[in-house]
Amino acid sequence: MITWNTLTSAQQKDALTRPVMALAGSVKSKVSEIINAVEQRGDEAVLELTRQFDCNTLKTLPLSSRQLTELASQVNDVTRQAIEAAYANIKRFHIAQQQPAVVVETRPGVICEQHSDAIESVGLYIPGGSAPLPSTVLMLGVPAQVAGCKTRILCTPPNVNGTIAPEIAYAASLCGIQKVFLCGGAQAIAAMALGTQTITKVDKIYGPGNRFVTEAKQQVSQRNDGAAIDMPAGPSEVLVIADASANAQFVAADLLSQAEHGEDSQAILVCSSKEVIEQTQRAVESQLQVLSRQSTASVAMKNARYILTQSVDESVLVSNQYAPEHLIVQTEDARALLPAIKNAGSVFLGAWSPESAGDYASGTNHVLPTYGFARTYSSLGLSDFVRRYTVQEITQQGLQEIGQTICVLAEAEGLDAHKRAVSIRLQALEEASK
Ligand code: HSO
Ligand code: ZN
Repeated sequence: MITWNTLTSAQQKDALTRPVMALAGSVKSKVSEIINAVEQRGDEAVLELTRQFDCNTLKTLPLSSRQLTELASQVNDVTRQAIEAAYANIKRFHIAQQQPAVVVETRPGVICEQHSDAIESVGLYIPGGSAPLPSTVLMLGVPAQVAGCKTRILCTPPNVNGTIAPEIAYAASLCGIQKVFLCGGAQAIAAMALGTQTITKVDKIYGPGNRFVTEAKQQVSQRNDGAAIDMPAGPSEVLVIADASANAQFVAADLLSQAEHGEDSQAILVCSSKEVIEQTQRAVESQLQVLSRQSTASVAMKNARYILTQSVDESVLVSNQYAPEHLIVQTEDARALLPAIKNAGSVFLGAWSPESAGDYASGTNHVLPTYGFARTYSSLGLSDFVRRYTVQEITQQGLQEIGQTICVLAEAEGLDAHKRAVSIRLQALEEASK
C-alpha cells in the first residue's frame, strides 16, 4: 500500500509510471524486414510467415464465404444470442454518434459547411493468442458498418488447424465484413497497408495486437503508400477510485478482470479508506485462486498498485495524473465526481458499472487509448471511421462582405496573388454595376 501524501512529487510520479514498453531494436528491425518481404513478394511472403508462426499446413489466406458461413453456424444458440444482443447495443450507441452536417452563414452570403463521409476501405485486425476476442470484432466492425465504409476486411491469425473461432466468424458476418483473411502479426498489417494479390489495400487499419502488430502499425502509418491507423496501443489498464462505501469484493473482481488480459496489464486502486484497501487485497488473493487464467492474472497483480489517499478529491487528482484507459468509480456519489475527472478513456460510474459491461455489451466501445494516451486520444467511435470535410459557397454579396478582410490579411502576408484573386472579382462586380 502506498500512502499518497507521504510521497514527494517525484515519488508520486514514480508510483504512476507505467512499466516501460521496452521495444527492443530487434522488434523494429524484424518488423521492417517483414514489411519489406510482404511488399516484394505479397501473398507468398504472408503465407510463408503464417505457416511459420500460426499453422504450418495453411493452404490459402482468404477464408471462403462458404467456410465463413459454415463456421458461423457452429456457434451455439446461447452464444449467438449474446453476440446479437451485444451487437444491437453497440450499434445503437454508434448510430447515435452520427453527426448532422453543419451549415453556417458566417456573414450574409458566406456559407460554410462541414460534412462527413465514410472512409472508403478499412482493415480490422483481431489478434489470436490465448483468448480470441469476438467482442473486438464487434467493436471495430459495428462502427465501420454504421459509418458505411465500403470495403471492410478483417485479418486474424488461424489456429494450428488453419481455422478461426466460430464466434469470430459469426461476429464478422453480423458486421457485414466482406473478406476474412487468415493471417496475423506484422505480416497482416503490412498486407492490409500495402495490398497483396489477394488482400485488398485499405486506407486505415484498426485493432489491438502484440508488440509486432503495434510496431507494424506505426511503421506503415509513416509511409506515404501505407495506411492510417486508429491509435497508439499499449497494455490494457484499469484504475479504480473507491471510498469507504465501496464493496471490496466488487473492486477486487474489477482489478482482476483487467489483470487476466495479460501479464503486462495494469490494475490500480486509489482509495480513501485503508480498510477497503486491505479488504480488497484479501479479496484479490481469494478470487485469484479460482480463476482459470490465475497464472497470468497473478503476474499482472504483482504490478498492481494500492494507493491510499486522504479524500475522494485527492483520488480524482491521482487518476487524472495517471490518465487510465478505464476508470471505475465506486464512491458514494460517483456521478458527482464526473466534472472533475480528466484524462480517462472510458469512465464507469458506480458500483453497478463493471468494466466488463463496456468490454462486451453495454454499447460503448472497448477500443480505448492506453499508456497515458487518454490525455489526448479518444475512445474509438464512429468519428474514427469517417473523414470530415468542409464546403463553402460565397455569393457576390458575400465576397463583398469579406473581401476587404481577405485583402488586408493577404497583404500582411505579402501574398499578392491571394489578394488579386479577390480584388479581380470585386473589380468585376464594380464594373458590372456601372
Ligand atoms: N478490456 C479489453 C477489452 C476486452 N475485454 C475484450 C474482454 N474482451 C480492452 O479494453
Ligand atoms: Zn477486458
